[in-house]
Amino acid sequence: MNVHNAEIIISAVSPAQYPETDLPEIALAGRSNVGKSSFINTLINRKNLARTSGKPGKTQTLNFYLIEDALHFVDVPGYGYAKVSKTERAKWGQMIETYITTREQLKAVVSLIDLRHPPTQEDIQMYEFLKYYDIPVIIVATKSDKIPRGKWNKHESVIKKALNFDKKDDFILFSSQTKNGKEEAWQAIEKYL
Ligand SMILES: Nc1nc2c(ncn2[C@@H]2O[C@H](COP(=O)(O)OP(=O)(O)OP(=O)(O)O)[C@@H](O)[C@H]2O)c(=O)[nH]1
Ligand SMILES: [Mg+2]
Repeated sequence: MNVHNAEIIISAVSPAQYPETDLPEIALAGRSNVGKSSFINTLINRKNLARTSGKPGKTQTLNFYLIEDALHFVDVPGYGYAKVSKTERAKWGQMIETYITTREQLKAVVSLIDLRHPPTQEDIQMYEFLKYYDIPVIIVATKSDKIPRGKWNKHESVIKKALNFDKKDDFILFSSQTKNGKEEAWQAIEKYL
């Protein structure tokens, strides 16, 4: 998809605030700082529509972005940010679970994992959670620019093995820096629209 129009619709914390439309939705999940907001910006050719920063925990709400009047991207707050209280973590869990298990428009989740490191326990839990609810998953391994090309395969294998990766899902090597994987990511997403 070649995107010319994208805008933020709402930052929601509860279902009452989700936009009332039938448009298909693609949600972004992943550890804080893994590159979820950067992924959105890369796919829609914008520098900073989805707010990014070096400070983890920047995205705190479910942010709905309308893309070309064709779909919503839903930027989800990252998990695994150490400086978050137990209460806040529980609130986060509730918000994500409610959204993922009740939102009928949700067509697939892009689950982002840092290509440089083995998946964390939370990355694995997120994947298992999505498989349990039978939600199609697109694994996007981010920051490929930080790993020499010759080592991509090895890192991909480590991630797939740890996740017990389901071959039905897509696996895409990605970099918002070099735009590596941008076309593949759109192709994977468009299958669900
Ligand atoms: N080198 C490199 N840096 C990246 C890439 N993607 C994101 N970053 C950097 O990683 C940091 C975090 O990126 P964000 O897109 O804000 O991450 P996020 O997952 O939205 O983080 P939260 O909103 O805190 O959950 C920023 O400094 C980005 O510039 C990438 O593909 N390559
Ligand atoms: Mg973010």
